Amino acid sequence: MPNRRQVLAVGGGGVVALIGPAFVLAGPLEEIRMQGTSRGEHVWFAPVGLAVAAGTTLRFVNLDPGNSHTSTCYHPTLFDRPHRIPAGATPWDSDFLLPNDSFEVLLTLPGVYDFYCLPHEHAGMVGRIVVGKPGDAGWQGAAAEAGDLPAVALDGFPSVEAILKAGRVMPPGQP
Ligand SMILES: [Cu+2]
Repeated sequence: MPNRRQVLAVGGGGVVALIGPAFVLAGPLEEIRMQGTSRGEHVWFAPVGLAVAAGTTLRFVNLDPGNSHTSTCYHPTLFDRPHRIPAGATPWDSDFLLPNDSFEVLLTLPGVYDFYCLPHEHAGMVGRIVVGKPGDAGWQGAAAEAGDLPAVALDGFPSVEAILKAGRVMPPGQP
């Protein structure tokens, strides 16, 4: 299935430029940066945990000049991974983003969404988005099963409670 980036690409940059992103993105927009140290020994999403309202568009932007990254949700249809987004939510995979590339995904169902970077999952490059809050109609909490996730990935997800309390959680060592 086409992702949003492909749809926009097929639709033509001219159309997007004419009507402007404010028109295309009707709801709120939040950004998650993909970053890394200059020599690439350390890579991360910032924030690593983010609370948003339903209907928010998330923009993943690669600000790491030395690495390509992906934003890929945990879903059986993507590389046969465990299901760690709400049932019924549309899975996303940004494919490889070069430096300064970005990718957007619209999140509408309340619940917990876990994602990772395809080449850097084993370096702990994962993140968690909480849409809405427990008690919202249709809320689906964090996945109960660890599946095949490496320990470094499981350790990388902030708790839902911490994300809801702070609104956004930065990775360890990042301001
Ligand atoms: Cu990466």
